[in-house]
Amino acid sequence: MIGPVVAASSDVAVGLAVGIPVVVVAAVTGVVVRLRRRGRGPSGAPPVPAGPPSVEAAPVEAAPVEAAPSSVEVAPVEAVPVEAVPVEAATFRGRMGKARGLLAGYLGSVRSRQRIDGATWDDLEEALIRADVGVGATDAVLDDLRARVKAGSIVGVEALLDALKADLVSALSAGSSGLHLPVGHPAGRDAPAASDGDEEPAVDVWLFVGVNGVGKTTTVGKVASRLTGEGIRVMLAAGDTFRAAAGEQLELWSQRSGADIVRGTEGGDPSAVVFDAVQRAAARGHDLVLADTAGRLHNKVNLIEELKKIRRVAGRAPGRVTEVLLVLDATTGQNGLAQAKVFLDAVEVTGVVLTKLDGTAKGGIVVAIQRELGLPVKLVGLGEGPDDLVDFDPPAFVDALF
Ligand SMILES: Nc1nc2c(ncn2[C@@H]2O[C@H](COP(=O)(O)OP(=O)(O)OP(=O)(O)O)[C@@H](O)[C@H]2O)c(=O)[nH]1
Ligand SMILES: [Mg+2]
Repeated sequence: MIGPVVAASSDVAVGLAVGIPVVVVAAVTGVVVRLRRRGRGPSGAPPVPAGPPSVEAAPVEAAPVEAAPSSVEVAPVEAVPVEAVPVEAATFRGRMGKARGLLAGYLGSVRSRQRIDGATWDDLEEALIRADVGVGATDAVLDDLRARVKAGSIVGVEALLDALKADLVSALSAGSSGLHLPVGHPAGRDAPAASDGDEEPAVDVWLFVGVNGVGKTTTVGKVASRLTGEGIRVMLAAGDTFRAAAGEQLELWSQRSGADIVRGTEGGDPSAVVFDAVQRAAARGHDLVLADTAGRLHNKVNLIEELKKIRRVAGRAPGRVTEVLLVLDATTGQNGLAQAKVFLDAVEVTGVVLTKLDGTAKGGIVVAIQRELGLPVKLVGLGEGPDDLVDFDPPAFVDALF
């Protein structure tokens, strides 16, 4: 595997470990690096934007991976205008009105009957399946409730619905788990034990994967906005080189969030972009790389192979992949689950980001995802703005659904 080159430094060793092709492709395709420096207040919060939009930093050719990072020009501090649009905070209850309305319609007939009979179970089954909970999860929940009604521990329709809600909350809580936040985040893990001293600190990498249009780029932008606001130094990696517009879209999120960005050329090697972002992040003391990826390539096999490679390359020291987030569009319902399985087989997914739960989504898909995929839903998208992303909260979610 390793060529006949003597590794003289850890950087070179990294280059070899990743494979010469990455370095060569980065150099040949010309990975474009744009770094923006922003001042931070003592709290680590992004600076207050002022003045007109500044001129874009001129793209500079990335040096080969082995080169000293000081060869990259750093643009001066750039002021970014932020539109002050007052918006109501994203909450499950506030944004899931449509899903709630739909379920309420079905539950209305259950409530109207006052007693639990055969029709009650039929209505409940229909309500849950229509809400996208899925057949397997619906059967499991109803079997449990039937047994408890038979045993006399649930009496009456209202008690039955309360028990259903409690069952859903506990089913959703069982598999739930939060994000693996980087060291340095107020709620993050403790710093690892001190090493011998000359080792480069690790850079956490979160990969965002999923089919086209589900909301990967938007989610990367929202996560960047949130974490930069919490004092984390974030580097974005524009790993969707399939379309030029994808890089531009992420560039806008970089400006909005105050995160730096590494972009590649259209058609370039996405692994090289992610690799370069990790190198830059390490050299400049960033805590976290958020890597966007393409949702489509010429065919599905290419896409999956590409993702495997990105994951491998991103995990080479100093990079370490701490989250692989599968982004799913809640409005695609059960179809989204079938797509998801392809990704699970290819990359070790650590959690799901469920987007567009504010729209026409029926909500119950969350239950199906945790049950069918065995993956925690970690984040939920409730709109298109930077603040429209919330941690998944089972009680608040179930409360909003009913
Ligand atoms: N209502 C709503 N819209 C969303 C949400 N998340 C993303 N979107 C919208 O969905 C559309 C697609 O989002 P993108 O982020 O471009 O999706 P993508 O997965 O990066 O798409 P590709 O790059 O084509 O693979 C955009 O119009 C987003 O604004 C959400 O939580 N709610
Ligand atoms: Mg995208």
